[in-house]
Amino acid sequence: MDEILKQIAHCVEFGKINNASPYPPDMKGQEGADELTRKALDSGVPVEDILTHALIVGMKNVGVKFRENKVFVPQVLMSAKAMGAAMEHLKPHFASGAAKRKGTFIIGTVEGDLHDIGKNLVSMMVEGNGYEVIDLGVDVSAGKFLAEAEKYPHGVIGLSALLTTTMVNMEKIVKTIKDKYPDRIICIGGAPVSDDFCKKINADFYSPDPQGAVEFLNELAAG
Ligand code: B1M
Repeated sequence: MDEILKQIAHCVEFGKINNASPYPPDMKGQEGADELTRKALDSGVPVEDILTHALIVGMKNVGVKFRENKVFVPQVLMSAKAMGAAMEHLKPHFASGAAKRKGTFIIGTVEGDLHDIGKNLVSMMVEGNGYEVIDLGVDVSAGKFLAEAEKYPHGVIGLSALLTTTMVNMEKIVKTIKDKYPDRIICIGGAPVSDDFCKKINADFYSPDPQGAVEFLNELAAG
């Protein structure tokens, strides 16, 4: 069992989606996260073990390498695709309630802002680390965030902004949510955002990268 989990983790870390995928070149013709996850499930490996000891391990490794500038956006996207192929096999088990996620993360790019590349990376990394992700997309209003906060009472909220002009909307969204739910946890990120800005607008956590958001969520989940 350990061997197949290691193989799946390796596929996720290096972005090997399936047998047909030519990437990465040194794994051409080998089985990928898709086939190996199916095999693991068919041979009775528990869903939680595949998630925790294979997918999360692979995504964590790539997240750390990305933070250290050892890999770049394309590699992270390939890892996320490999993770997504594996998740397709696991999803029915989560949907049936047979397996549990670590928590819920509601993420979106703030109103007026259409940049979603960084937000999508955060979204994929958080999902790959075992959380249910509600991705609201781009140009998300305070009202929409509030409605989703109501729908998912324990969901942590993630806001992304790439424009100095939309940072003010981030502040508006935090205020709208905190006015109604002062204890709701809000994490923010994006190129123009900083820790000082986070404190100024009364958000709870600033992360400069996806791995930081994952580590923050893990700390919360650990209590
Ligand atoms: Co725009 N753009 N853009 N753009 N764009 C920038 C951001 C800009 C810096 C370019 C420049 O002038 N040098 C500039 C902003 C200047 C400013 O505000 N100070 C700018 C501008 C001005 C604009 C327009 C206004 C241009 C115009 O129309 N005149 C316009 C605005 C549209 C709008 O949003 N309303 C616009 C449009 C666009 C495109 C549509 C063409 C395209 C977006 C495509 C898309 O996202 N689907 C685009 C792009 C691609 C960029 C640049 C080139 C790249 C942004 C990016 O994707 N980076 C950017 C210049 C640059 O950065 N070199 C630029 C890669 C991505 C992985 O990084 O998003 O920072 P990033 O995410 C990181 C972290 O920030 C963090 O994790 C990610 C991974 O490490 N992170 C989080 C992000 N969100 C997080 C949330 C978290 C935690 C971490 O927790 C919740």
